Amino acid sequence: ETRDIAVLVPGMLHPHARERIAGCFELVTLDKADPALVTEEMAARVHGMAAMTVVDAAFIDALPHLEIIANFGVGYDAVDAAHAGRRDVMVTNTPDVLTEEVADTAVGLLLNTLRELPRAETWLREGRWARDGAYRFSRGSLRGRTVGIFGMGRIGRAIAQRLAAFGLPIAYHNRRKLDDVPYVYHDTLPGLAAAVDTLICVAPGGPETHRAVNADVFEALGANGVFINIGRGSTVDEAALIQALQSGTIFAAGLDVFENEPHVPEALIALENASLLPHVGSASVATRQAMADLVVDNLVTWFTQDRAITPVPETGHVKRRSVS
Ligand code: 8YV
Repeated sequence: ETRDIAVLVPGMLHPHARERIAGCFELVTLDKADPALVTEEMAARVHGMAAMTVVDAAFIDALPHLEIIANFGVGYDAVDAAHAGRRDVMVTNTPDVLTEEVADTAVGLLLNTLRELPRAETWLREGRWARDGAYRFSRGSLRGRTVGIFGMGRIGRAIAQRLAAFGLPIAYHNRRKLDDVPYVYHDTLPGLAAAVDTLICVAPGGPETHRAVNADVFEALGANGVFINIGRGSTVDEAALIQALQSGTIFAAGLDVFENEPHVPEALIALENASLLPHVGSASVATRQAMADLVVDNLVTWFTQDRAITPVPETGHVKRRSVS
């Protein structure tokens, strides 16, 4: 009964999600989420969307019968969810299924940054161990550090749990203090940065935290400071970060996300005290498969049971209109 429902996929999407959508619905594809590409016929037919790209207000408005946008990813800063909410369009994301994977990656990135493990491996692979001797001692260590977590949501908690087990004290900054976490709360980000030497950014991105991690935060973090970003590049003033790394204002940084992906500034690549990953936080075969399934399960549940499995807060109020 869902086979007649047209679901639009603008741009790239995980092949498993695409195949399942083609199996359950009428799959409609578009090179990108550009309102200029929406034909009249498409506008008349499309009721659902699955996306891994920017979906702005104009694109939402170009689809008058759109009921649901299933976002591939827990972070949905690329989707104008507030506008969708006003238009009574449901938006869903992919929480929970990637929490532990991303937390694992964050700890790996932290260790890579401090113990220089990727550089040490390169040393071995280039034959330098036998030729030149042992790899240098890493200047950094996780031992004795105090960790601050910016964004104590599901992933922030999973990272905190891991690093607590590593024997490190944990503090956090979040929109609000949480009653059910045992860690020290700081009501400002610079306040948190001043109290720790290892700052991990897990904030979800979006206008509220745009470039919140700025020169003042790096100054507060200090010369032994390490900054890790596993959240969104837009949360950081990247130019200020580069400056802080070049000048020794902070000690090192580990980054999985960037302001203008997939473009990473040459100045960052040139830095020895930066450990860089190409946005692989959740990118294992198994976790990406689970995310793809949750995207499609949200669409199926919406169109067969009139409810979403994982609605985002901005669209929590949206009810399915009766469709003629
Ligand atoms: C994205 C992510 O899904 O879940 C998120 O928020 O950042 C990733 O897992 C991936 O970058 C595809 O957009």
